[in-house]
Amino acid sequence: MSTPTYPDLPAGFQFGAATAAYQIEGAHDEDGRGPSIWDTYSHTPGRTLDGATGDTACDHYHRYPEDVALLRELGVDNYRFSIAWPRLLPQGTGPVNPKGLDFYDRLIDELLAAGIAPAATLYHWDLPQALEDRGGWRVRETAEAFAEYAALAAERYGDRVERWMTLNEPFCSAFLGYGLGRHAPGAQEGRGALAAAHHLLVGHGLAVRELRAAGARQIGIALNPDRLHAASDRPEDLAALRRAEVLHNEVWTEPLFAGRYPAYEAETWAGLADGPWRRPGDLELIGAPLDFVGVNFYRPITVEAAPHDEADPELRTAVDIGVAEPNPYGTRLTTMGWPVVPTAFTELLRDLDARYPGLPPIWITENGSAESDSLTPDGRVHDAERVDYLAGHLAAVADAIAAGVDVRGYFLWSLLDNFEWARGYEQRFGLVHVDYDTLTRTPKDSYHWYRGLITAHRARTEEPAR
Ligand code: GBH
Repeated sequence: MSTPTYPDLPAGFQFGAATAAYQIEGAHDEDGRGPSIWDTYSHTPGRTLDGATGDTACDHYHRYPEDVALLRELGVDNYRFSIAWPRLLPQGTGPVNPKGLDFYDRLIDELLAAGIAPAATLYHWDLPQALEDRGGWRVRETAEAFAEYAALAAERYGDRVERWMTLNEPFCSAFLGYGLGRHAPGAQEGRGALAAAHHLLVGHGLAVRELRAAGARQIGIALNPDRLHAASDRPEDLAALRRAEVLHNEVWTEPLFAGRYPAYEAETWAGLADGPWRRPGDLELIGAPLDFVGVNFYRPITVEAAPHDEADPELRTAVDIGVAEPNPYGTRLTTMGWPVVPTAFTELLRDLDARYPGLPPIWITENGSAESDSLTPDGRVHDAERVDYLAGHLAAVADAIAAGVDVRGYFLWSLLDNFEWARGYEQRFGLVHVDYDTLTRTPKDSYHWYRGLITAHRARTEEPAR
């Protein structure tokens, strides 16, 4: 395989890498951190592959200076990490944990010293368990607690954080966490999932208000709008596609960017969608203007009607996210089983842009691939597949920009191999290989490729010094 050429991105386009707290930090019970729903979930037998947990993960909590050095050497402008809510507020609300606050001070200062702009996600799925015990995202109190946490973080770090993301992929929190039960807290509820979706959005709106009040710089959210296709044109697959479009995309984008709730089909959701959790004023709160919208993209999804118990609409609502994983695209699959289709990325970005006039500028907050990497005896990882994936998807971003979509930057998922949620440590998304026995970090070929891309981009687009 020849080395792919670099994409033609505009001057000023920003590069970054991304991670999330529970996936890399470890130190799950150190320095006063409280338990999160992911500690509980991963410690429940049968929930994660091989019983994997984030107890140690990449030990980033102790090794962050080494990881920041890797970022500096990589040459990125930005680093996206998440703050662990249970480190700051072990009970989710109330007493503050000073040692938890100190950790992100150290991380942020280390980044700034390396010339890297910090981009912080407030919620990448690690809800304090104490809040789940009181109803979790099913109840509005959790959204209010999230605002308290956002205010604390903004007050403490707002002078140094360049970009804030309130939530990461709230689709996963609501529908994988409370609907399908494949993410923490592992609930399977129709009503609970829809209530969670609404309270996540309310929490986002309340957090934006706190961030603004504290003078935060750039404020956004990281969504995973999906490019969805029907598996066939059978009426049941087309109906499943329509339902999936609502849950994957419109539940989020309609209130955020169009000031309205999505159009649900009453019979499918059995009236659950208009639940009592909606209050007057919520749409205004949720739709407050943002400085950017984050888009996480990995692959297009093919939707196929799943078997349903028609007699149980609540359960149907819980499980009906309509996802099948056949590969009608005829491309290779990553080790996640995901087809590699860069054109779907361009289409998704163009579609979002066309659908929502006045959409804020887009940042790609995640994109990357899991591959069957292996460390060779010469201490290298020859991950040509990842390089090919990244080159294709960065070119897809360049194509969207050329078509008029305002995309400002790109965060590659991920800096490090890490805890891939229910899939444990088998899936490797990193630019840097992690040996989970020794915790040794080894930059892969893709790391060197991305570094070259960033250097070449700067050389090509920056004014020559006179
Ligand atoms: C993003 O999730 C996340 O933001 C990030 O944390 C994650 O590491 C990355 O992408 C790569 O997946 O097989 O039932 O366990 C993307 C959505 C959610 C897709 C989990 C894969 C697996 C469901 N991902 N899902 S299951």
